[in-house]
Amino acid sequence: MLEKKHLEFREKIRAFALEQIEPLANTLDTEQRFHTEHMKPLTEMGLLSMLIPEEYGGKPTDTITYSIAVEEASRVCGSTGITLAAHNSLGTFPILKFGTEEQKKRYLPRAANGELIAFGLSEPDAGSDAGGTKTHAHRDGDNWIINGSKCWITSATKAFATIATARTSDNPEDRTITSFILEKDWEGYAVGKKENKLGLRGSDTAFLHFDDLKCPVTNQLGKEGEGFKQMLITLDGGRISIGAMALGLGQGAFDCAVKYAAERVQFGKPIAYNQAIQHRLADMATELEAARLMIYEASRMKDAGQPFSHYSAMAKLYASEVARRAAESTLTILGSVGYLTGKYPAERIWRDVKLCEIGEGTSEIQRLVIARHLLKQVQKT
Ligand code: COS
Repeated sequence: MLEKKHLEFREKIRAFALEQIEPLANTLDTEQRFHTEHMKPLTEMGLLSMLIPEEYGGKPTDTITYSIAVEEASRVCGSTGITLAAHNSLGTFPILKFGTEEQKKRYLPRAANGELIAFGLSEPDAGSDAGGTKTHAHRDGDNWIINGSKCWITSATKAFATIATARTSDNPEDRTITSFILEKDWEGYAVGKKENKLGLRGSDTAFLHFDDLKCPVTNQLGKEGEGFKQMLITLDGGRISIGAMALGLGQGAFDCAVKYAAERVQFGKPIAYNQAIQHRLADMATELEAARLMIYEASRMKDAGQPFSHYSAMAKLYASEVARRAAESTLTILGSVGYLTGKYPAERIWRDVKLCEIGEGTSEIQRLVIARHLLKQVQKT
């Protein structure tokens, strides 16, 4: 499925990740600090502008290449991987897909130049039920006045702008939801306290609060009332990148496990000679490879313009569960040393990877999306 250009890109990005990203991964996790040092090299490598056309300053690639980038970055540092995934798939994509020419010219060159864009969909009472948005916007002349809060916002403290949804109807039963591009510098836009997370501690996650935030109508994204569907379309692509992130983390765990098993001697021979260890390694490698193929297929379908909503849900579901199992098996193979912080990446990966079964739709929501698709097929026949 991969072409020569993909294989060459993988080699290049793998070397880049080992040289530029990996050396800081443990420090960022331990200190719970955003990977500011990575931003310049990531920008120069074009990794923050992979979906942006050249006319807006980007270095556009196909989705398989983009998935490889997220996979390889996540293989050495999950926090950097999620920054890439959130900025490209959730931050820049909606502007590209639904934005006006003026909005593209205003925001995409800055995004391509390494300034992050965040995505504000979730709220305390609207998580899996993303259409239950309580954030409200009402029209006041040429502005929308927005009030409400968004939570679990990746890169919230760093992003100069956020794509956010709000209810634009006064009827609480009515799901008229509209999207907006909101800028951090505007009065009424506040970033909450950084969350203290189990994993991905080098990525900043926080609340956003909008208090009578005045948003010019020119910053409405697409048509009024289409915000929820726009965000579901955006998540279809985002789920491929979270799958790629899971895959990278799982592969990072596997790399650690196989090396350790070959080196660690017990009872006079490397533990890799034991069938119990071999079976674990074989299962990990097989499952990771299957997940990889699903992620590439979802990427191909997206680029080919085929319906891929159910397939990206399948790829994300499978990759995140496989990666969690790989991280768990790696800890088992490493035993006590795996349980230590910092010596091996195993426990960091184990903490990081859980997010892939939660973010951009839980595994339960992926199953719901897949099942609805299957039932629709039956109803059609
Ligand atoms: N692409 C385009 N349109 C879609 C779509 C998709 N992938 N999925 C659904 N729609 C459409 C539906 O066809 C429906 O259209 P009509 O109103 O014209 O009939 C509309 O969007 C609403 O869809 P639906 O009725 O299925 O909405 P639900 O409230 O039942 O919710 C789920 C659907 C659960 C799938 C959605 O809320 C979801 O994905 N939740 C998880 C959110 C999530 O991932 N949050 C994490 C964000 S972290 S960044």
